[in-house]
Amino acid sequence: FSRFGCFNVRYRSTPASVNLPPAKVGKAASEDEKREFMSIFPDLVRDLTEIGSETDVPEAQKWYSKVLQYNAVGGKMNRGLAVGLSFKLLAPPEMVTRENMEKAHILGWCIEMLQSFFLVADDIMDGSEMRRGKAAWHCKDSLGLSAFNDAILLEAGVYKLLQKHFQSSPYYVDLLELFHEMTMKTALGQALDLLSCPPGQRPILSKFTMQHYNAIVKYKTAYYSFYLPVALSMYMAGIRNTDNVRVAGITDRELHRQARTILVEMGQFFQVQDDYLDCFGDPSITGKVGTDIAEGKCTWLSVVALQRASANQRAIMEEHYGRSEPDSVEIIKALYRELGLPATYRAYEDSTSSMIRIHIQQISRGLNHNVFFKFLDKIHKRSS
Ligand code: DMA
Ligand code: MG
Ligand code: MG
Ligand code: MG
Repeated sequence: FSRFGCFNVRYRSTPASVNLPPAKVGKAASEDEKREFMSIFPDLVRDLTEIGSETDVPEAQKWYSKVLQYNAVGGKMNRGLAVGLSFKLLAPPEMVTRENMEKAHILGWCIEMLQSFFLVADDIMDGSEMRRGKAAWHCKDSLGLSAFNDAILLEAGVYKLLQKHFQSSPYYVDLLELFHEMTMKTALGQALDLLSCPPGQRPILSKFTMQHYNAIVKYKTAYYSFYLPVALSMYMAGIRNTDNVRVAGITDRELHRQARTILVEMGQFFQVQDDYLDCFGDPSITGKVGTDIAEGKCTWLSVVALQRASANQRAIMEEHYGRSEPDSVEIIKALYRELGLPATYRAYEDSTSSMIRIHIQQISRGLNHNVFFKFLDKIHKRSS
């Protein structure tokens, strides 16, 4: 940010394996499905910026269109695509119509927009300068903190789309409540994440336990990334009354509870991968440059390192963790290697994947298991 000294100064911190054959459920999303999903985006941008309300402020609408194009597109779109994919697997075949698939995709775009809202804010808070292989929004054209208003615009768009496309659906209130609940959970997770290293202070390493870590990632990542898409498709995949008229989506609390348990477990696994890639991933593949060590984050790597560290190694963590100087970051990375964390991570990835596979087979009666296997296949051994 030149205005705030972007590329130099940050806002806050001064700084048991079971072998099972892999499930064969095919590719998570085909190129056709991706194309179909992408193809409705321009219509949604038009819904949000040209048609109906707020036409008296064309300059703001033009800006909003730019914000949407830059931030909502360009990711892997796994969350967005997942709504349609799980809807296909959960709904009775006669419900899988062109019109309903389009509705599922609109909900998918709502997740992508919610995600872009969180990412714009997250990159400001984490001092990250790169996202999806290009400048993070707050670093683009010296936007600085004014990027935060754009995050608010992205979030507000979710509710405008829901109103336009679902107002008369029997599950409209369920959708609204779900988006609100997921937003609350994610923001609480972000609060916990930020509290690991309060502004102007050293990271509080005594807090870095696996239990605390699991709570952070359950809230900041798992709910909105994994439970939300499936829950949305469950609300859409309706049950019918005796006149064969859809009365509501799948609202059975027990089914939601089962889905939530397994999806939250997968979401936690996903964030462990994200933490590993922050440190050891290839930025040309992940599209982002890690800041976790410099920012003093409570990550899977830092928690496992502290579990294993000798008194001397712990002292190195105390001295260098959460400092942005390149030498300190390198010292921490070297310590992680010395503690064998890359190999531990690979073993964790295999055993967790197998364990989740078993849990999928054990629970979720009444829900198609392939919904969950598709997710798992998508993330297992991921490098981006
Ligand atoms: C991500 O945590 C959580 C949210 C809600 C965006 P993170 O900061 O590790 O994500 P990233 O590595 O993508 O910046
Ligand atoms: Mg971040
Ligand atoms: Mg973050
Ligand atoms: Mg990360």
